[in-house]
Amino acid sequence: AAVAFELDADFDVEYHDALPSTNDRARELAADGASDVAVIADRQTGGRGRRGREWSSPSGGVWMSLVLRPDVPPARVPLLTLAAAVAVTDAAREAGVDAAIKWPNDVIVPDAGDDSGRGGAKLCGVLTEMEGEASRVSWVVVGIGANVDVDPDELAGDATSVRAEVGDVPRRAFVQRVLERFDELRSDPAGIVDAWRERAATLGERVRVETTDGDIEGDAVDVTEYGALVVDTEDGERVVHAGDCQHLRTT
Ligand code: BT5
Repeated sequence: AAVAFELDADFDVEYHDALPSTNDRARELAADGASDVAVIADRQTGGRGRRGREWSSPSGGVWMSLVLRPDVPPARVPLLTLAAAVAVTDAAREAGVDAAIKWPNDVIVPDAGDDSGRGGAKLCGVLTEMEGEASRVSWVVVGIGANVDVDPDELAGDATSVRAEVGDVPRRAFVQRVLERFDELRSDPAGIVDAWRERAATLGERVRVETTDGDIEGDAVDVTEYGALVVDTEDGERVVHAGDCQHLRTT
């Protein structure tokens, strides 16, 4: 059952010991008209990544989905994904973790992980879902999966956690900081892209982006005002939207 998780934030918190996916619960709440709710679970039994991938969600992580009703067209929604990545990066840095953002939706620790040169271990991923019309969204769910008090051996992929990087960290304080920073960022949307650029591990790197329409290889030079990646390729600049990106590797 849902119990209260006391936080001082502009979100009502709905806490569960276990859920299949906080995004699914948040979608239900959104469809019922809720707004500014943070659904948090100690563990998920069916955590989802993008494109049907699985998200390991053992007890001790921050598995959280924000129900939002921003008055924006769908094209601006990726900015909320970037804002969530900035918020988690800042909470992690304040806890002493050397975190940075990998476009579009990952927070990584660049020097952690294996030595394959694939560029760091993943600390957090963001899964944003929405419903609405072309001119205006009706709701957005921003799902944040942050490996806080978990052992990376329990996680799929090349993962790290706050605990593995710096030792124990109070999970509640971490969640509180993420929500505060997210709130600051969404109230100043024009500042999100700059905040993202300042924390980016991807810009200035040579990248290969697998898209639904083939690979794009070149130098990651910037992000657009809507958070799409600008890649300088042999054939000129290409703009890649987060929704079209299957994988990004630094080469
Ligand atoms: C993501 O997907 O990075 C988005 C993850 C969003 C998870 C949150 S948790 C709260 C909310 N409720 C949900 O059900 N989901 C959201 P993607 O870019 O597709 O990355 C998925 C890949 O990351 C997997 O294929 C694994 O390789 C790897 N992976 C899985 N679990 C991981 C973990 N806990 N930490 C790091 N990497 C992981």
